[in-house]
Amino acid sequence: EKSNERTIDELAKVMLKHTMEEGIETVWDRFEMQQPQCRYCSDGVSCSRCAMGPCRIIPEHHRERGVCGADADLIVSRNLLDTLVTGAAAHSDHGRDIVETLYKTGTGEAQGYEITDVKKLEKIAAELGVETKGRKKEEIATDVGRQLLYEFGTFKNKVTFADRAPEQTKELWKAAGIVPRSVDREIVEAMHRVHMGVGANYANILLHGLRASLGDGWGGSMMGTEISDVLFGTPTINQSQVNLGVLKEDHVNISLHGHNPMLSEMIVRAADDPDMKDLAKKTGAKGINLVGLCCTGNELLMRKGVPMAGNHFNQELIIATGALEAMVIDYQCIFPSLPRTASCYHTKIISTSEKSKVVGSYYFDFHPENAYDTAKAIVKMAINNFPNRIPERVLIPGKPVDLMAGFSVEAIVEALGGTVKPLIDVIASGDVRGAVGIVGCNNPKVQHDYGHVTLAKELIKNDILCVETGCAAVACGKAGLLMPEAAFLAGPGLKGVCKKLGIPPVLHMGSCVDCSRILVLLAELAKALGVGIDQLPVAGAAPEWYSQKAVSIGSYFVASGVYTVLGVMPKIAGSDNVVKLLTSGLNGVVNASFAVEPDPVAAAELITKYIDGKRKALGI
Ligand code: BF8
Repeated sequence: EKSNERTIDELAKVMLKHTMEEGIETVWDRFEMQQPQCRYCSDGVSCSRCAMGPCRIIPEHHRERGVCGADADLIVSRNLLDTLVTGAAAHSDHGRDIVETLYKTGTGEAQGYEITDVKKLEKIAAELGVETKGRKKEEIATDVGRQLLYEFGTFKNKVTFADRAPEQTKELWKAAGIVPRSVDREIVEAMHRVHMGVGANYANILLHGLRASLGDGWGGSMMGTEISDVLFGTPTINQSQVNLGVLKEDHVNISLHGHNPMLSEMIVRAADDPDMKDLAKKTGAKGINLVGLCCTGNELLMRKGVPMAGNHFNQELIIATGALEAMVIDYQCIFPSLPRTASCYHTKIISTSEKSKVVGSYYFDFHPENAYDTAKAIVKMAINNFPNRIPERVLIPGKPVDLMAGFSVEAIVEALGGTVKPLIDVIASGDVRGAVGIVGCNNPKVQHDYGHVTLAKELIKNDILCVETGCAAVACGKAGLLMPEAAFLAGPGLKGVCKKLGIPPVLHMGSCVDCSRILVLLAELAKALGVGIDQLPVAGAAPEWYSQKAVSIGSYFVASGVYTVLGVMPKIAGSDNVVKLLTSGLNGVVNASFAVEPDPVAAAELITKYIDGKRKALGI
């Protein structure tokens, strides 16, 4: 049956069947309607960059070059760079919004925010050379915010957090000429390079892509993570619940969907306001139930233990439960058709970002300056929508699953007793063969959640620890892998380690910008061992990726020395040279490369073999 083919999420299956019966269109239906997808676009050999085009490369019809003269290598590489920096821009602009919020919290312009992790603020201040002695945390925050904002432009020509990488890794970057100079500069320069008549060397274009991705991973995204920790607290290990069953029939249900915690954290505070709680009771609800979706959900889950309704492909299904009063969105990964889905129910889609207005949504102009008041107004709108719910149309498809989250680097180190040494010891002894970061999204080209869950299960069976972010982590949460009890699925070595520490074999490290936490962890491990990141027995994987941001993440993993296996083929098959460069040529540059393997079982074999090779090279 169709719902079984589309997803392995049991509750999503129920909802999918329901949407099909009710005639509500979902991402899977639209994917089917788009078939067959254009082969030239899939292979990356169509170009509509300039007004002489559009052009396609069709060698069998002697169309070897576009009107301007660009060949397949150039068209493919330009398209890929464009995709990559779109992702880098999205992550980094999110990071900028957070840094600006910190700055305005320092100056007193922001409303409702506070500096929560002073220790982290001081650590970052020291990295940036900002004086901390005898100063108020607000003063430090203002200076840290300003210094980091400079790093988006070229005033400083430096991305300070990149200094956290081990020396060997930084040497590789220097030799390859890919040290990021600033966050925005690399993105803008990429757009310059892909203009007609500028970059015409595919390898040079792709190398710049690596540089821009490093500006994201060690720059914009890392700022997003670190400064969110400063404002809202560094995550500690916590327990919560996940899947569509987190909705409560007798509560006002509000889902927080999108990415930036500057909005969702404020909604959490507003929903806790006694006025709001009273109002909810007056409408006949027992209370307000906030649930997360996608990466803003991951942010809240990590720091506050807010229950998680699901990942990317749960966003339409949650509306079809008929039990959702409001979906509050900011930006990224939000289907533009959500108001259309919501129009079949009483659900209100509430948009909040000037950058991300959505036709059919209710718009609130959310800024740091008016954050708390706006958040309250949003919560009020959701509460007032509760009486419009039609009880006969409510379908909450099952019970939630328990999960453990909050594995920031700090929380991991604490669980290990204060240093990474115990982790190095178990890797050296072979109890844990290595570690893999499984990250990224859902994509209708892959059965929903199957890629993530299968890969994680295969790897832990081989005694490989998984650390996860984004929709991958949510998929594994729904499958029960984020609980210590899941250790029974692990090999004997990893099982023992999990039991001893009381941790799951798959660790939830946060949202997509929190892939920067994985970089920090790798840097700590490499430095403790006195090697480069490229020498560690680790790998990355994005089994169900779809977004441009995922291209940037994969690229900064590889550029940082992490072999990365993709489950979905990027749009590069039209150029053998680009494929060769990305899957093997980069080995001579950053000592890592990409691989593409749609079958997660085969991907696990590839990764395990790779990790064993790295172990051998280290002599362990
Ligand atoms: O921010 S929410 S679909 S893009 S993994 Fe992927 Fe999921 Fe989007 Fe990364 Ni996060």
